[in-house]
Amino acid sequence: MVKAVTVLCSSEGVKGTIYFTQEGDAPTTVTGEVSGLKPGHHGFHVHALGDTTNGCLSTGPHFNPAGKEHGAPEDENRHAGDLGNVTVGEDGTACFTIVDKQIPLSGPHSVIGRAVVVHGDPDDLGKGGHELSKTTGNAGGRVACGIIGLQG
Ligand SMILES: [Cu+2]
Ligand SMILES: [Zn+2]
Repeated sequence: MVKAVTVLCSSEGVKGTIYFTQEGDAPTTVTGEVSGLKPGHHGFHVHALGDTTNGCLSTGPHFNPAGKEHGAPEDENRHAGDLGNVTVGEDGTACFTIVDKQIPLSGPHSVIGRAVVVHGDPDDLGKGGHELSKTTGNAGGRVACGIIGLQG
């Protein structure tokens, strides 16, 4: 079992901790809690770089080792980092579990050392018809992010 964790940092009062576990070559389970967000859907991705020297902006684009277009988690044509949306309730909090095959914790396409980003707006999953739909899902600003690190 490989375990990893991210503590989200934000200049906008958003907080959260996200845990990753993977058993062998099985899909990775992502369990998290995020607070301080406006109610509704918020884009949730793994971005390519574990660099937060310029805040969430320096985490680069969506993690995309296969050179595909932005999409929904269930799509064949998607970035590996496309984890869809998290849903925030009226209390500003989201608790979620995501199981995904494209974010391994070891091997050449490992997400260790990359970043998780939570966005201010919903991810349209590539289907919104906006000029940004096929690259970012038009999910708006990067309101919180954290680097994925191995956990003992
Ligand atoms: Cu993102
Ligand atoms: Zn994407």
